Amino acid sequence: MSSLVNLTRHLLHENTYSRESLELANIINQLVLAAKLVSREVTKAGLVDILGATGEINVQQEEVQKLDVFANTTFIELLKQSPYVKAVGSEEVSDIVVFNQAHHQHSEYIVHLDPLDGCSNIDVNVSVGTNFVIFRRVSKGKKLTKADYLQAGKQAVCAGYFVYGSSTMLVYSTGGGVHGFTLDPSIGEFILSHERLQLPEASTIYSINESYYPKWGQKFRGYVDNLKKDKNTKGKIRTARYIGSLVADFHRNLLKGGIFLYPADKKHPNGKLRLLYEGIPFAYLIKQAGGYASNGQEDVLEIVPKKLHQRIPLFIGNTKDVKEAEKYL
Ligand code: AHM
Ligand code: MG
Repeated sequence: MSSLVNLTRHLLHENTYSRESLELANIINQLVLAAKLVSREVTKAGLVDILGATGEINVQQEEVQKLDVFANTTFIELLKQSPYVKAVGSEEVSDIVVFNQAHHQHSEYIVHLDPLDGCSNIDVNVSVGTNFVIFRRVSKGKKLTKADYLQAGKQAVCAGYFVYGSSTMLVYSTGGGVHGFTLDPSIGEFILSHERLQLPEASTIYSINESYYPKWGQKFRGYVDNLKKDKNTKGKIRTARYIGSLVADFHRNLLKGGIFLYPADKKHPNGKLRLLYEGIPFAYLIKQAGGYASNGQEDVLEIVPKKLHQRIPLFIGNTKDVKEAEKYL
């Protein structure tokens, strides 16, 4: 039993039972409860009438899936219960959602999340997930300011994701390494299964949607052509792996080593992925795992967001690979 470490015990112990860790533990426990509910719905997908489009268009001009709506409502409602969360930024909501109930008078944290990342994979039984990052507010006044919810990733106090795959996992960091927990469905608890994850030195995988090849610039095409010929540090030719769920692609590359690339192209002149809840959470985690994330010019963690749903090009994985990619951008 002593080797059985659950999430709360781990988080508090990692952070020497500081006040902040107690507050974060409360927030993360709310996220965990929401994730368990979403996980339950995801595994029931196909059995119940929760799949398929609702017919609505979200703020990103994409079709909203029912499971997205469920995930969004569940995460926001459960975060609202926490006395520590002041506001939530969600991919599914155009504006920041500020909590003004009596129990939020002294709330100091802002959570940004993508409630259901990889939603194009919902209907085909492929892994999806929830990405999140937590900031502490910087202003002291009664009213939340833009400076509170548009902070650079380097200011984050915690980041992580849930992946609803062959098992449900939580991977998180509060700045002391990256740790993975697997949901044991028999007891309903996330149990520590991957402590202090570090990227493998040899990068074996490259992940990119190559159907956009004709839309890339000449230089970047040359870079991807080279990737196919290039050998990694162990003398092996790389292999391509692309799921189309960032969270699942990231999770695989974190365990196996590799680079994920989503550049700007003619269809997505600013890139497709969103800085606050797709770029920053993974950039924070990859740094903790010994890797690097770039928008092509600079460290993703250094970028101060100008707006909630800002998009960026994203290059993330083993440091050497990402630095090499930067030279072509
Ligand atoms: P989503 O949040 O609407 O699911 O969009 C983000 C997803 C990422 O999970 C994934 O990496 C990317 O979009 C895939 O895009 P594409 O289909 O253009 O390759
Ligand atoms: Mg997403």
